[in-house]
Amino acid sequence: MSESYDFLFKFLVIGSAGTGKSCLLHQFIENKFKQDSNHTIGVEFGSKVVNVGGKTVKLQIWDTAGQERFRSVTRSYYRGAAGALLVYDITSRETYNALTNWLTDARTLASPSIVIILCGNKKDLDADREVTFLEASRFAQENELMFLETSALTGENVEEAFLKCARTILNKIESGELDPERMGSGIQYGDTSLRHLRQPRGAQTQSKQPCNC
Ligand SMILES: Nc1nc2c(ncn2[C@@H]2O[C@H](COP(=O)(O)OP(=O)(O)OP(=O)(O)O)[C@@H](O)[C@H]2O)c(=O)[nH]1
Ligand SMILES: [Mg+2]
Repeated sequence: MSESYDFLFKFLVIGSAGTGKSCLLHQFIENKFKQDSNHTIGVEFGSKVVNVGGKTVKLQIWDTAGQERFRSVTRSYYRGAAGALLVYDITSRETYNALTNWLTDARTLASPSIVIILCGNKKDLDADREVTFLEASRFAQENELMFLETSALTGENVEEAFLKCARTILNKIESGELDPERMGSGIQYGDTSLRHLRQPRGAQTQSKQPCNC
């Protein structure tokens, strides 16, 4: 299968241990729930090519461990990420209270302009909910984050979360707010864009000129 794409975006999945980060990534890539998910050791990696607003975008996704003991390793992967899913568990206030720290890390270590979507995961466990939709959406608004409640179990809003983040990055590229050529932007041009960019202006006109040799 051809792997040509217009852009490559580096994404992070961050948040406290057990919130369902690895299950979200698995659901997004494999379209199924990851049974018996164990704590991530350090960092895992996944990628998927998606279509966003008529553009082909390869998402290169780094799924980080939430456990404190891996923090120094995971932090080293933040650099140059263009987007992030910041995950908490709606049945655990503790994971919600930790969001400010995760956010500070993302903005200082990745980039101040990183596009972040807050994901309140385990939406299927509504009976055990400890964090309301309303308070989380206020938090998101105050911190300039997008927000969705997701379920890696049922798949609800999982693809939407990744696509919403990618679409926002693409909009920022198109409006000139984000420059893919800036070092550490977390964005790369793919083959398709490069072919387009490398084609010199007026190349067609030149080829029609008579040869003087
Ligand atoms: N009911 C329900 N359980 C979920 C959901 N997502 C994950 N889980 C469960 O939550 C537990 C932790 O999931 P993981 O994806 O391993 O969590 P993680 O955030 O990757 O954890 P670390 O790798 O330690 O940071 C597992 O037992 C999953 O089965 C969900 O949407 N709904
Ligand atoms: Mg994990």
